[in-house]
Amino acid sequence: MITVHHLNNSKSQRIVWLLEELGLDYQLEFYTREPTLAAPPAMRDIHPLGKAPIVEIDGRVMAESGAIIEYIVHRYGKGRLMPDPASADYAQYLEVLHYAEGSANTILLVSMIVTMFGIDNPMLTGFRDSAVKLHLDYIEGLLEGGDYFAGDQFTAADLHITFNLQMAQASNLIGDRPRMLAFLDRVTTRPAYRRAIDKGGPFDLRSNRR
Ligand SMILES: N[C@@H](CCC(=O)N[C@@H](CS)C(=O)NCC(=O)O)C(=O)O
Repeated sequence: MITVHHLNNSKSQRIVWLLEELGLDYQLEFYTREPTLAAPPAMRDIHPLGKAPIVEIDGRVMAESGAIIEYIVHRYGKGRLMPDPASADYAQYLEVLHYAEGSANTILLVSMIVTMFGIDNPMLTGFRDSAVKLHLDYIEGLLEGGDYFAGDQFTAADLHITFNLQMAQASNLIGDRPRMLAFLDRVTTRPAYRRAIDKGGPFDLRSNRR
């Protein structure tokens, strides 16, 4: 049995989407952000960090989206949503999967905080501007060879990094990067994405800015 502890407008939307892509049965427990945007204390009853996503699989609790995605794809995917581990695309798949919640998320979060709190420190805003450009140009470049990030098929790495691109879009950072915009259109029109939005509730990362 899989239970997703789902916080509105959050990274747990990725897991709902993944489960819809794989056609797996799951139970959704809904939580609503506090006025400060923090997750409600009840989520700490499930996992000490109390952040979304939290997923229970056969009684085991996991709370890191990259690991959850890798685990579910490995355990239930039957080869779907990932390149063949013997193929050249597999290393790229793992790299993008971990980049999304690692380096890419870090700079997008810094950027969001700087904007949200109106921080006007020239050293920090200078760092933010050049790092955001570096990463978004890099991501745009990764799409130069095709429609997806790791090979010519949609994989869980595409699903994972979509949230980062939606974060960038909500902060008006994408600018004129046509491949990224086309990618977002391509993946968010997938039937499983639409079903996940229907089940997970309204999703608009702009509402996460106070
Ligand atoms: N690296 C974690 C990040 C978890 C995380 O920070 N989730 C956010 C939602 S997008 C959250 O729960 N925020 C509310 C809070 O920090 O209280 C993951 O990807 O699972």
